Amino acid sequence: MQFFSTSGVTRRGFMAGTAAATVVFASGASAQAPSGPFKLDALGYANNALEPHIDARTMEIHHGRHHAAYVTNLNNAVKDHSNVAAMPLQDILAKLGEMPEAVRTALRNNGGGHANHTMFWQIMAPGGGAPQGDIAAAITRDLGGLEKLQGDFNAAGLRVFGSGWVFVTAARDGKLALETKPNQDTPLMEGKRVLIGNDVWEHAYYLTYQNRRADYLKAWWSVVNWAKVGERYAAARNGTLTI
Ligand code: MN3
Repeated sequence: MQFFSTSGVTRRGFMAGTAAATVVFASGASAQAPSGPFKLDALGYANNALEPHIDARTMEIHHGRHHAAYVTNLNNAVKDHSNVAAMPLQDILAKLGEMPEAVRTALRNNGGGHANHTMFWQIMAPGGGAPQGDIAAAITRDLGGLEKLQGDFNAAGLRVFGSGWVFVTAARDGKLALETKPNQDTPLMEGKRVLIGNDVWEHAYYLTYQNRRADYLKAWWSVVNWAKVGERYAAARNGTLTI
């Protein structure tokens, strides 16, 4: 099962329970503490802050293991390539074709994974809220309003076969667009900027929703941090949004 195979955690270890699993993770984390330019930022809220829409155990594993592994693997990929290690992540992703061939796939998967998840944690918060001001106007202008965006976004998320993401991108002129990507690919790979994105890999929802991806997509809107999305929109338009 994808959920377990991508985490590097055995099913037995996973099923052993919270306390044991925490010890395994803590010792693993210190043994492979990332040395390199890329860091795993702490969540800006508690693991259980997004309940009941996203459960605490999912957040703990998703951030503390899946995302952490992307960071570790990304640091490993750049450790013999100091010129790449010195680049901002968005530039690495926009110039994948120029990256050393030996690590290009690792940069794509783990660099994409790091960028996607860093964005994902940022644009969620308990309580959610509603779009205000410029971002609300842009959603109405370019995506037919919030209700239409949510319907189209959820439908696009359901059409992603296997693992991937649904995004809303923002161009420098402020125009919004909806798109999906497989695996850990990101619109950053085409030099675009991502406003929001939802992770439709099974590890993002399986513990609570199992095969009911549609229910997860619908519930996720309750935890979108619209104040943060508004900040990202302003930054995208003035050219300061990174990942
Ligand atoms: Mn994920």
